[in-house]
Order: sequence, then structure tokens, then C-alpha cells
Amino acid sequence: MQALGSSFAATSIFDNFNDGIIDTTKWQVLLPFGSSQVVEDNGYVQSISRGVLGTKDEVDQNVQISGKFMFVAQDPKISFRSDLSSWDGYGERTGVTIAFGFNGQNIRIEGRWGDGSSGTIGVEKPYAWESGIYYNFQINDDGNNIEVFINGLSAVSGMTTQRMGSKVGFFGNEMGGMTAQFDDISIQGVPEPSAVSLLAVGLGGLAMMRRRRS
Ligand SMILES: [Ca+2]
Repeated sequence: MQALGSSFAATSIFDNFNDGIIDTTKWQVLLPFGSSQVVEDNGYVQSISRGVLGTKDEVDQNVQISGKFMFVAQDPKISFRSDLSSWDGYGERTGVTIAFGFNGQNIRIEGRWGDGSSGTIGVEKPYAWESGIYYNFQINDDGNNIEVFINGLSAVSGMTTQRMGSKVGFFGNEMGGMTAQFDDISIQGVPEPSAVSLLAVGLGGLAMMRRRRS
């Protein structure tokens, strides 16, 4: 079991943002504009004017990202497969970006490839968002397929193997005072199928050892 543990050091990040201090062992804060802020207070974290809450380290390539967000004003965005660099003058981040579009009443999976090129991956889907309430989200990324769930239901999916890195960032829109709110963020590595079957064999062996001992 020790050998298995070292063969898959799974990413496991969780933050409930309840202590009022950005945990710098997990996160870095990127402030592209003078008005940009990332504020942890009142048990949640807010991105103001495109302040980015990003993972300090790279995460696993097969990853599940979940949590909840609220529209305080306009669009929460989540970038992953990212080096967290900005690819344009507006502070958008590289990689794959999930955009929860309040004005457009939609949800989009976008590619941001650092050279100015971008594009929608998969289909842009309509979504009747409301402001001031939390939505639970979950993003499953196996390195190819990306599926986004809202309140437990599949909302949009797409396929690409492109990546610009392996960090994750949470942010909102860039205009002054625009705020996106997040809470209970979880980023968990997902073992490759081969690692899962190895783990099952390992657990089976452990169960046999326990039976022999009793
Ligand atoms: Ca909280």
C-alpha cells in the first residue's frame, strides 16, 4: 500500500474560507488591475475586478473541482489546465475556462491558448441564472473529457487535450466593483483507471490479511 500511495500523490485541496485569511499554503492571489481584490471575509471568498484566487501549486491532470458560487454582479469564471498567466489585456487566464454568463444566461467551456486564440469547446448552453443564491458546481476533467454539473445535473460538456499548465484559478469580471463569490472549494485528484484497479487489488489483499489474522 505504501508503494501505491507514492505512485499517486493525489491533489487534495479544500477551503471553506471561514477563518478570514487567505491560506497561502494553498493559494496565490493575482491582482491584474489597481481595482482588483481577492477578499476572504464572512465565511466566503470574493473576486473583485478580476482578482484571481489561484492554486499555489500545480494540481493533478485528472481532477474534480467543486464548490459553490454566487452572482453578486456578473460572471464567475473558473480556469484550469492553466499556468495562471493572463492571455489578454483584460486579465483572462490561459487554459480551459468555465464561464457562468449572467447577462448571456448561459454556461460556456472556452479555450484560452495564450497566443490570442480562443474558442468554445463543446456547446454553449443556455442557463437561467439568478443572482444572490448559491449554485453548487462540479467540474470533472479526465484530461480529455470535461463535464460541468450545476446543482448535481450535467449542464455542459466538451473535449480537448490542450492545456497551458496544471493550475486552477477562480475569478470574476474585470470592470470596477464586479464581484463573484465562491465558497467550499474542493480540488481533488482522480486516479487513472489503472491506479483504481491496482488500489482495488491492494484493498482486496488487505482484506485477506485481516481475515487470516482473525
Ligand atoms: Ca464558508
